[in-house]
Amino acid sequence: MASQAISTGLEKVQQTLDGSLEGQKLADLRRDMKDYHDPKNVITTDYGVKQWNTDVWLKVSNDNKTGPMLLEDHAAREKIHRFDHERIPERVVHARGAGAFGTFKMHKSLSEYTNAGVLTDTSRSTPLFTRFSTVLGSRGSGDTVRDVRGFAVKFYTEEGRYPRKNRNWDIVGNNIPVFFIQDALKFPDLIHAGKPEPNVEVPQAQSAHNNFWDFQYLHPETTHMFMWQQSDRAIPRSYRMMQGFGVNTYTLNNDKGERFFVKFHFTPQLGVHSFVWDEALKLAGQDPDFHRKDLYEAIDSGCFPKWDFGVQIIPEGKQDEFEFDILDATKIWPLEDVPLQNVGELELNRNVDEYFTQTEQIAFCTGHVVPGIGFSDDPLLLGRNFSYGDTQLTRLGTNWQELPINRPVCPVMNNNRDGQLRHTITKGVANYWPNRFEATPPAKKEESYVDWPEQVAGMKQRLQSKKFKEHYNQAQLFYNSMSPPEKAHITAALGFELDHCDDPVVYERMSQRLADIDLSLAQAVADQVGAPVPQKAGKQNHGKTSKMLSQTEIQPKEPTIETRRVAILIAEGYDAVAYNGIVAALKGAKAIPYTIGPKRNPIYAAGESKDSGKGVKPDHHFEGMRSTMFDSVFVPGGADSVSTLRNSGRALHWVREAFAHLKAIGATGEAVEFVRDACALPGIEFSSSGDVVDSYGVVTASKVEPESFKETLKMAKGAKEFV
Ligand code: HDE
Repeated sequence: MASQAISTGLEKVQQTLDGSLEGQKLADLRRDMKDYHDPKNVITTDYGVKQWNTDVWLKVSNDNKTGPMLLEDHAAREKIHRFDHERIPERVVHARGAGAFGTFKMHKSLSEYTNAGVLTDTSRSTPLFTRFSTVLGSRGSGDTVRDVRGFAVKFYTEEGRYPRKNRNWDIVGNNIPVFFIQDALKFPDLIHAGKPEPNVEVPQAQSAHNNFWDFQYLHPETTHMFMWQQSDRAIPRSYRMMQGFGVNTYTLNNDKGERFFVKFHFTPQLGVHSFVWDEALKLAGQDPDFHRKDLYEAIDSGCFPKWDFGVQIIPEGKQDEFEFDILDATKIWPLEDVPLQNVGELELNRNVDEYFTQTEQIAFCTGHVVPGIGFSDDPLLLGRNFSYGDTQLTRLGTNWQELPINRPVCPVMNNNRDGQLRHTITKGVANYWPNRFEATPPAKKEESYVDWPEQVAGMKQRLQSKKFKEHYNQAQLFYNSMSPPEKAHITAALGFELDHCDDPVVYERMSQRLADIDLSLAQAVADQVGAPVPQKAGKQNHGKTSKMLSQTEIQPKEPTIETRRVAILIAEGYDAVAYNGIVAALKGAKAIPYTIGPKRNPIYAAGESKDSGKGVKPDHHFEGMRSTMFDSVFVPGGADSVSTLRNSGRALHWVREAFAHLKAIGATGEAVEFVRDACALPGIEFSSSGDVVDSYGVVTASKVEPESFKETLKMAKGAKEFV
């Protein structure tokens, strides 16, 4: 049944989209799609011969004797052989990821800057696939580790010229706007230093080790980026709640023959939110798939994540007017200098049908651009343009662009032929150009991608412009722009990471490097990690700040608890009015309530008879899940229920841990005292009357009134400011 629903769902989507751009790519994917659950199916070999027994190998045997297996059983050998070769190499970086399909719309044309249809035609809905990832960990590593997150988008775009059909444009970005290094040639060293150390292959998916920090110290250019990577940005609450940045400097060109430098931004409409470090650490063990599930579940429940799409633009000719080089990927373009224009929207609205053939086989490439979009001389970008196409050969083989998730819908015709696993059958005598038939000539120039004509002259040298040599101004700008809790988190993060470095050379030098950013930061970290405490700033902090670097500034227009997970703790004898009230209120606000009890068998409310056959079957029991998996905890009253919770160490831990992680907690009736005792911190006021009190993110109401639930719904704002 479920599978029928899936395939009908897809058909419906396709019918509504037929003829549209989205419909075209969907139809294209369906060409290679099969439904395993189709009742007409039976099991066959790979060459289609029906099989009645795929469990027992053909052998010389009878009821009393199991004899030798026969090599002649081709179907058996095929089954094992296919299994033996299932794995392909994982991505050399960004191996662990999750993805979804979606759409892209422009609400304001960028025709002033570009003639790319995808950025100018406001009537279009461009289909796309987005893959989020961690960078350092292997495919099976945890989602919530401290790391940069990949944010890669493949637009199956119609480029607006001839022929008006899909072609692909990829923005292969991250959730942090800058990068560690300035020149692509340093990338292998950077990644080798970050990946597990080569002698013993530890640690997995961690930057907290000697080699990573040794590299950071030896390359002052990493200073700005490692400050971001030590900030809350590197432990996002959800892929749906992080920004995306193209990072590199691309170009746009218009019909008037003008060119502009551009940076691409995606800003989540849910705002930017992060875990606290203790939550992230615990979740890596408790639910290593937390982010993957979170994305899947949100889309499945119809809460489609959305991002504003924006650009920062610098006209050609003005590129030298900045104190930094605009081609240096270790620098942001501060919004005060180059404003962000939000002009479009990206929405994710369909989960993948199969992980391997879609999320794993998708292959992004920064070189995939369409007319109207081009490259600057950004030395990181130009190296990337080589690396992405190249790496796909190891992972996917020569014909990776032919895979369903990767191929564009427009006609593809050229003399690139053969190679392993070629699918396309190209008829005709000639496979070269020019040929005596004059078949398949190059396209007309005006209908093609035209490289930007540019005069280039100079010395061949291994060199970057002088401005690339300044490394600390923007690291200071970033640190100065943090709110006090964010600064505290960075200090703690650096303390954690350098504590995991056991080579004094590494943590002593790094403590010194921090004095190039901020002396008090360096002193706090050095003291904690056992390094000589710097007495003098390496570089005086300029004290300047900039907009939108603190994630506290990137919040939704209205606070919302949509898709937030709220745990409701109950035991036998809970207050049904409070319980039902909060469940209804949460659902109404599109949050997701989960009932957690001492067991998963039904639990009965106060006054409810066990014979009633009613009762609530909790979604989980106290041991099965932990507070870390929820955004918020609510405890309804009910004398017996609360007494059980009081006597359960695990239930107390649920509330205490949620409080320690600065989560919003709600309680009514008898549960108010319970929550007060569980949190047991001096100076916190709780309501002993019927009033609703919100203190340190704990919302309590002794009496159950509609007001209590309204207040609880404001909980999303949380209490992280109080760290
Ligand atoms: Fe990548 N990067 N990268 N990278 N990168 C890869 O390509 C590389 C860089 C990013 O979900 C690889 O297909 C070089 C910056 C993402 O499939 C590889 C340099 C940014 C993904 C590669 C960089 C990124 C990758 C490995 C330095 C942010 C995952 C597998 C010049 C703007 C894409 C693959 C996915 C993946 C090379 C730096 C983002 C090896 C040489 C800067 C999101 O080709």
